Amino acid sequence: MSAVIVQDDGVATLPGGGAAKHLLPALPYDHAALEPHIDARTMLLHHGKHHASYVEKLNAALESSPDLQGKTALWLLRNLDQVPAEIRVAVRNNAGGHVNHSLFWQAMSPQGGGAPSGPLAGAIEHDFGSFDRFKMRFDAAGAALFGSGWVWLAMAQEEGGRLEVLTTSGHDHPTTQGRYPLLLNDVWEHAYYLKHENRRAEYLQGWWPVVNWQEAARRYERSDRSRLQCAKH
Ligand code: MN3
Repeated sequence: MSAVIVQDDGVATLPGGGAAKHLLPALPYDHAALEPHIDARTMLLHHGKHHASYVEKLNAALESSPDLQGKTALWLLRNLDQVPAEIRVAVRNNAGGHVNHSLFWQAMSPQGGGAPSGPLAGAIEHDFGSFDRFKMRFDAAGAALFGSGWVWLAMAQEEGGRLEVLTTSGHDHPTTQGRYPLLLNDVWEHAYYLKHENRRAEYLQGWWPVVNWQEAARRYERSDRSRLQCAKH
């Protein structure tokens, strides 16, 4: 089957391009807005300390490579072979942290929860059997991931744009495996430990009420699988 085409993410982009520094994006809602599902203290530290430090360390790593300073964080992840070996690990970790967290804030909303509608709902039902089966797969994958990482709903850019649940370690991003992310959850301990301590499964199951399905659907609808699906109906 042919490749599914999607546009660039439009996250973690540089302000004005050129030699601009990567910037911490503002949260799209207040720190306390996802209470009681995600507590304000966790959000403050997660955004203001963890994500901020990835941005800071990415900028620091790029200081020695002026020619890479105009590249988006996503470009850097996709082109690590063009990053000098001595900063490659730092760029991989911190550009990944920057891209993934930028997506993560958008993946949640105080008006979130419920179920997706439209073409994404149809695709989830088709590829997983039902919405509930998708959620079980997502929770199980997130709970089973050893150590720090992310759990994703992503679209294969081959195989007709099939939807998959997958996990990545550290801050690796599915783009390096030919996958386009629609939805993600952070399963690093810093995302849940203050409220849920070591109970990752409880955190995963309690996260669904803040999922921003409109954003996931918006990302899905940028793919040509979605456009083909729409044309059939
Ligand atoms: Mn995190």
